[in-house]
Amino acid sequence: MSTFDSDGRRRFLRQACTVGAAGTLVSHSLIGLAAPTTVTLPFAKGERDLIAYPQKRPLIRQTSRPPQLETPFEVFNDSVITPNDAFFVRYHLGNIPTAIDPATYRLRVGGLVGTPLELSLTDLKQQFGAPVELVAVTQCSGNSRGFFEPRVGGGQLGNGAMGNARWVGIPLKRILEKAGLQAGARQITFEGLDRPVLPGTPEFVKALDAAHAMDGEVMLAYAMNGTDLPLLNGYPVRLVVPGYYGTYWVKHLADIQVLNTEFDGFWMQKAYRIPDNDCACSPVGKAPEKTRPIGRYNVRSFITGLADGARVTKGQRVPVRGIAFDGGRGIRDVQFSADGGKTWRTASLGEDLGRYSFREWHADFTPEQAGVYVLKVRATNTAGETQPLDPLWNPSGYMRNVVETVRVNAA
Ligand SMILES: Nc1nc2c(c(=O)[nH]1)N[C@H]1C(S)=C(S)[C@@H](COP(=O)(O)O)O[C@H]1N2
Ligand SMILES: [Mo]
Repeated sequence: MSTFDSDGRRRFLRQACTVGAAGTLVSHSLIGLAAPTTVTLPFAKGERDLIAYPQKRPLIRQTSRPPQLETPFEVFNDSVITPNDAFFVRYHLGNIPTAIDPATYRLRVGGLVGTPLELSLTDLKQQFGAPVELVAVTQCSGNSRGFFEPRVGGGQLGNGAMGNARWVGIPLKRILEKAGLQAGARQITFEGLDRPVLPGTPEFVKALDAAHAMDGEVMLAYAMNGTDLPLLNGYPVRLVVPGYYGTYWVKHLADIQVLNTEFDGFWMQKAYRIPDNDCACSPVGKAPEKTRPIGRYNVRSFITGLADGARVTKGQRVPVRGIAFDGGRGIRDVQFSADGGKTWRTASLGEDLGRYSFREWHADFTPEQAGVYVLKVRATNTAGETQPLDPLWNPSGYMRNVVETVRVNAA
């Protein structure tokens, strides 16, 4: 035993030794070393492995092929910007690129344009003027789907399928202007380098209206938080569609096509659609009659500093903090309640990193008596839009934004 110098391993082998035979020891130590740490998301069947993928710290694994990783919620309390190695990962297709050579990478622009383009990474960085910078949230449409009741099909995500990063790149408008959009351009499609495993699976292609693509804000990002994008977040270039759900933020962007029609692909016409009404909701268990493609984020806010079930000290002031964001109007106001929503007070807002960023907020309360305190947070954006007190439902489990509740125990 003394030949092993790692404490953990020595301890483990000691335990294994008590099991007995040498063969048992070997098989137990292999299992033991491979066994991942697990976390349990707060809903039924919530147990997940924490696994470190290349360029990533251990993240909550939702699926392994393709890798889909959720950010552990504590990360959002560490900083308003989500570090690259903690940023969530979402893919649809099994064949994802595992290495991309920046020297041979090309981005094609074609379809209804005057001059089709084929750009290298260097062309992109050098031919389109000064890069632009934007802090913006990426959030999956199905973020928090695991909390839907009744439950719905799809990845059973906690609240960690979102992240906030500082993106640097070139406005899509400049590239489309160079290619020259022709009259009649209606929608523009975007495709990355990932491919389906089976021939029947539709390739992952997304579309934006031409006017949206030309708004000057949609960008091709080649840097994230001051460095190259991690491979799993779209290296070398991804689309950034500020305020819009992550589904449009195509990774490993390789092909842009200008169409004179509305794009008819599966990922626009069949998937990522929401009930076509103001609440994007439908009666529980009922499919919506009419749908439209998902669009901008609704308003959300979270308490990040205190987890459900946390202990606080009776008679002592408890600082509370969190984040809020919306689809780009910007957060106007955050209200905090320490009595289950009976009374509310205004939280103070942290630094403004732009209307697409997480906005930090702070509040506090003093639990005068021992017992359970029900904390709630509710944000409102500059358009007056806010969060519902009761959850809304839709069959795809999209756009959850109920006022969040955290229960803490004072003793
Ligand atoms: N090429 C490619 N880009 C993609 C996807 C994909 O499957 N393939 N998924 C989209 C979806 S649904 C989301 S939520 C975001 C997630 O971005 P992330 O993996 O960097 O967190 O990527 C988007 N871009
Ligand atoms: Mo997504």
